Amino acid sequence: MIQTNQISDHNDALRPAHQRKLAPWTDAVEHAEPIIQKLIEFQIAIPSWALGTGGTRFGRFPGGGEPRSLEEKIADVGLLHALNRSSGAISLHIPWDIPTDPAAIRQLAASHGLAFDAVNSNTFQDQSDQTLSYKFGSLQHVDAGVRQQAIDHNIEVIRHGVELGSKSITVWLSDGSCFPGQLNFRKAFNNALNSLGEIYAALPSDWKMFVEYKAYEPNFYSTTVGDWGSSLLYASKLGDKAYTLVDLGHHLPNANIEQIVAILLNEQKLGGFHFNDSKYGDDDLTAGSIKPYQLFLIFNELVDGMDARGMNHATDLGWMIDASHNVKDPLEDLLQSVEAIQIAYAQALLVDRLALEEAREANDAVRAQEILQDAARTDVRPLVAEARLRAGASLNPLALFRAQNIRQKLIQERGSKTVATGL
Ligand code: PSV
Ligand code: MN
Repeated sequence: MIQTNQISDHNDALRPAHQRKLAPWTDAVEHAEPIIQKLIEFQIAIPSWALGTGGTRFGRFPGGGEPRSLEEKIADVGLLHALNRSSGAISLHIPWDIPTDPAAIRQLAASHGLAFDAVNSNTFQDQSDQTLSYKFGSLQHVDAGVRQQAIDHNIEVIRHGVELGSKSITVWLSDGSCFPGQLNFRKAFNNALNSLGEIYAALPSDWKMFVEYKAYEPNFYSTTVGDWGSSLLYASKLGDKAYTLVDLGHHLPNANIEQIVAILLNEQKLGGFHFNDSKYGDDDLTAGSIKPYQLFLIFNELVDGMDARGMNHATDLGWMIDASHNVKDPLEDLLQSVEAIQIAYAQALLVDRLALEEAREANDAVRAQEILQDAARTDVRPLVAEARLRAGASLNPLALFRAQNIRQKLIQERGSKTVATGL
């Protein structure tokens, strides 16, 4: 664990430069204070499956010191949260991370200031103790026995979540088909809908179900929850507690994700996010590393749509990262993702919405574009750093992580060949 005096010593050294960068904001920008407050409140959940090195089907190159247990994963997220005070939740994937002693796990998380965000089910892999196979799908399967097994698993995941204090389950199905003719689309849709309905019926009254969609992979011809339209259809048919979850990497190339977000919010059916970035498909790269302007435009719609409905930015949607780190230290990568998300959020808060609406009403495309670009081209990093400082975090989490040789210490403690569960 990082000590508070290590954070404050580090901050003391960085403070003069930080104050210089912050000065123009505090002098001239009337909106700075509310933005800082909103940034302090905004928490982004860390996925339990992204604390180890990720890989592809071509290989995996672990960096060492990976967490060997759920307890060590919680310690890693606790470390991130101590460094940035913005990663105050963990999202668990079952059965990769089954809490065998939920009370102890809950206590451990609380000791790091962490809550449990959405729990995730896994019917896209076969487990060694599993009776029936998901090779040809789970909730869509032609065999009612397979569907029931997948339903039971999801209900068990909800039970684990209840014990930990989670309030939502994310269901991502790899169900679909690889070849034309393999699947009766209508039967697959109806089977998946009925199965989801059984899981929905087991939701506690204060829970939400997030239906995550994905265009392709692992199935390459059709995916049964393949786009936001099908997810919205399932969520609408299921009921008020079912919502669509947007994973940024799950669209076909060039999809207008910001428009999808706007419409889902308008329909009160946007439940949450899996942040990542990509150039080609579900690349699972660091948020904001490839298309930062798109991330800003998404946050622009989020802020606009949430404000239109009087929603609480920090608590009314599920904010989660879903990334994979093939060539980077996972903890460093996650720190970068959180910061990129905060930057996009702060820039979106800067947008002059009255002026933008006026420009739109006047069909002034140039002015509208200028208003958005003005916000997107503003360097808000001093505000994000100030929010961290006030929350007791590090002014520069990444630099402190490196200065304290944290990865080397983790390797010493856990070994260089440990493998964290996940993808
Ligand atoms: C599928 O690609 C996905 O985005 C889902 O959210 C899964 O739960 C997660 O990745 C598994 O890594
Ligand atoms: Mn995802």
